[in-house]
Amino acid sequence: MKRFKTTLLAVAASALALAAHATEFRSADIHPDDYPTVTAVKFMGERLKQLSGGKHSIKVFNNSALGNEKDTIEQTKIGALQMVRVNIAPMNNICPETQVPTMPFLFRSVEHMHKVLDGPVGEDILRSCEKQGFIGLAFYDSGARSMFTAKKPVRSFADMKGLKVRVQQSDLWVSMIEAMGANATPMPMGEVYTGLKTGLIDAAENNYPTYESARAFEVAKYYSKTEHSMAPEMLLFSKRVWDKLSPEEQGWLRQAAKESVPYMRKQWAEREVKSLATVKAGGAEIIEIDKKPFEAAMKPVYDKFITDARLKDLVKKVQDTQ
Ligand code: BDP
Repeated sequence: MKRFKTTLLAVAASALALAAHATEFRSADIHPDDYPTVTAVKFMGERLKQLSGGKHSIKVFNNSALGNEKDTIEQTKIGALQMVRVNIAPMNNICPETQVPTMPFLFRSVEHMHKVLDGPVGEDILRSCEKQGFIGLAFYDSGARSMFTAKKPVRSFADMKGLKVRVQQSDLWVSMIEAMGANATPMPMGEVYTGLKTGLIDAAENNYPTYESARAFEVAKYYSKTEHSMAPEMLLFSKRVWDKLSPEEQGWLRQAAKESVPYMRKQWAEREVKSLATVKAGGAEIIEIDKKPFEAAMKPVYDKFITDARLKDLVKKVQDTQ
């Protein structure tokens, strides 16, 4: 009997020890279940489970369950949340290097963007957020962002004048919209649909998949292809939590994140096509527009935000990437 008890105790103790080490990391996202950023982090979680022999996994809290992007970035910084997938824009005010891939009309194509972000410049920008408390694990695709309006279509640069445009919570973004002659209103994505519907804002801007999944096309049916920024998505891990992990655990996380990138890109390319079809069927008018005056108007934005030698050098490296 005594020996049986001891064995039981030993089993219980080792189960406890295992429980203490097995971790389910929590990751936040604002998007719905089937959105490519969400499915990619779930894929990463599966890979992490395999690589760690079942020790670690990831639970995705999407649909803004843990708050908007600004809030979840804060939670990640203090370590209350282990991971977050956000657009790069709300990181602009926190980590200056993230302004570079956000810059208007910087990337010439999706291929150019991939080449830059997969190379040393991308690495450099991911690493630059460490001093602010974030381990940059990966960039994900977000396509190109374009303007959509509720009442009046934007058919030329002049049509931007005086429009009230919702922007992400980033000073750079405010400046970009002001350079187009419009007024910028920073607010979380979750408020865009109601804002457009009630007339609080006249316009917003995004890629096809978010224009579709946020149902914005129902309340703003004019989508003008300004394609002014290809600001990517970021996957960030809390440095506070990271520093407590072993190098082996950190390696699993890095590898799983890296492997989720091609998976995400494939899902993304498919989703862009699908979303475009959905918004068209839903009554959206896709407007081809002359982008040259938009691009020409962006010089003051570069002058204001790409100020020091480091940022200038990064922008040049992007431009020089063939
Ligand atoms: C979407 C991004 C999401 C942002 C959103 C926005 O995927 O991370 O929150 O735009 O405009 O494209 O806020």
